[in-house]
Amino acid sequence: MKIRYPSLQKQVLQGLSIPYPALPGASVDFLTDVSAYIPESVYTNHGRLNVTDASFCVVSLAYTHTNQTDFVNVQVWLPIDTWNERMMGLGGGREGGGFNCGLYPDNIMAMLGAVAEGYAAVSTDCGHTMEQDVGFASVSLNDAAIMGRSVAESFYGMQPRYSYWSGCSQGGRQGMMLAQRYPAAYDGIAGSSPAINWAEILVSGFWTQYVMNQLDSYPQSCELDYLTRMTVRYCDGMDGVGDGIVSNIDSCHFNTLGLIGMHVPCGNKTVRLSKSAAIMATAAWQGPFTRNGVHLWMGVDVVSNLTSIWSSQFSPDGTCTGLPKEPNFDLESVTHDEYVRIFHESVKEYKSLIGTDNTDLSEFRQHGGKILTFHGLADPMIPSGGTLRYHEAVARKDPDVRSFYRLFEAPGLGHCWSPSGLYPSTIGVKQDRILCPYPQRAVYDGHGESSSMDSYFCSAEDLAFHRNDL
Ligand SMILES: [Ca+2]
Repeated sequence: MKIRYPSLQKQVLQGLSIPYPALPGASVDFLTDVSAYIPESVYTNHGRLNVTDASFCVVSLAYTHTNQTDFVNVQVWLPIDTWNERMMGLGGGREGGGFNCGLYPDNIMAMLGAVAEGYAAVSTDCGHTMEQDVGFASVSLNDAAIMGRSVAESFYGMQPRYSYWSGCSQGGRQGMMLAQRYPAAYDGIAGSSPAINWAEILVSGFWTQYVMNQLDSYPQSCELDYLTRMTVRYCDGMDGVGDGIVSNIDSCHFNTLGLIGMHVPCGNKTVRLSKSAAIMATAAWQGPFTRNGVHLWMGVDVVSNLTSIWSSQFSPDGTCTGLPKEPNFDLESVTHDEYVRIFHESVKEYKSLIGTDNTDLSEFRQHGGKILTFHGLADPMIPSGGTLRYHEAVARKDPDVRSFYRLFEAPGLGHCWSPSGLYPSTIGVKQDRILCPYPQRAVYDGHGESSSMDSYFCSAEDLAFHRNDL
């Protein structure tokens, strides 16, 4: 059932009734003939999209949770006469270091993409952008799903037949949280590169900063880029195809120390590769350890862009300086034991709140829910091994996990999106390559054209995972 309006006039909506949620903060706007180009990096889990002349209604809601001081904004965007009878919830992403819930500029563009494809689109700012906020962690996400369905029903006279969640990074975590805690909120969840181990990732991201501070030596970005290039060159052929993409990162073990002193192109000059660059790369790949060698968390993917580790920033001359110091926290003076203590405190304080690694998805499954997750195998922000580890843990509880939850590892891809690597713009297919649902991997047949999809097949043989040594 579709509502058709005689003319695309804002005043047509003056008499529109949105009976529930009956909220004092609600407002209705009407946008016509909206056109925009939306890159695939923005409309995450989708391909790029040219939006032309989209017309839709924007219902804005604001509310507060009882006995809390939050103030949550939700928007529901409703296609006027092109509704596909489905709803899409759009989550946070990479923007803002992963601390955004929704309704920030990229997310708004993704809403436009969804509404242009016919979905009723819903997003929430969770009332907050701070990681310790409960609403941010979970509750507001379910609120938004309920409100979106309710507003859609008021507008179209029927509830959406299906509802989907789409997000990456923080938005991927939100999707997994919804599956774990609110199994009825969405029928389908595309939760990519999910920040499910937020408490661990947060402190692990500073491990390389800690190591560099101990060395009191900070590599230049050109040195780190050089190490990434050399690693890719060394490991490229291990998957059977010399295509500049390392598909089997578990076989890729590269000794950076052997390159110390090598000539590295750096702008219009050449520098010698420093010991700190070599150590920093290895530290990034290994992840944090205690002084006794106890592994705290996994490192970033071995072929990831080391200049994109999120605690790093570079001064104009290309030297790594680390994030600006917080006034109350001087990372430079942190000892190894203090680092370990901070790691454990982060886990203790945040894991129960925002940790999203509950492996019991049985309710979600019983509800008929489906999850698709991709994770780039060159992710410098969130180690792909965390997602793999979670998927394996779910599989131990439910051997039939792949009937409703599939993981696609995307070779060469950075965090959520990168210019190189296999971005699944339509999950399962990217250009002329295939992505295979874990535990399968794309294997080159050894004789076909390496750029042709027909030269690859999915195989589950010869899998030896070394990322799950925790
Ligand atoms: Ca390769």
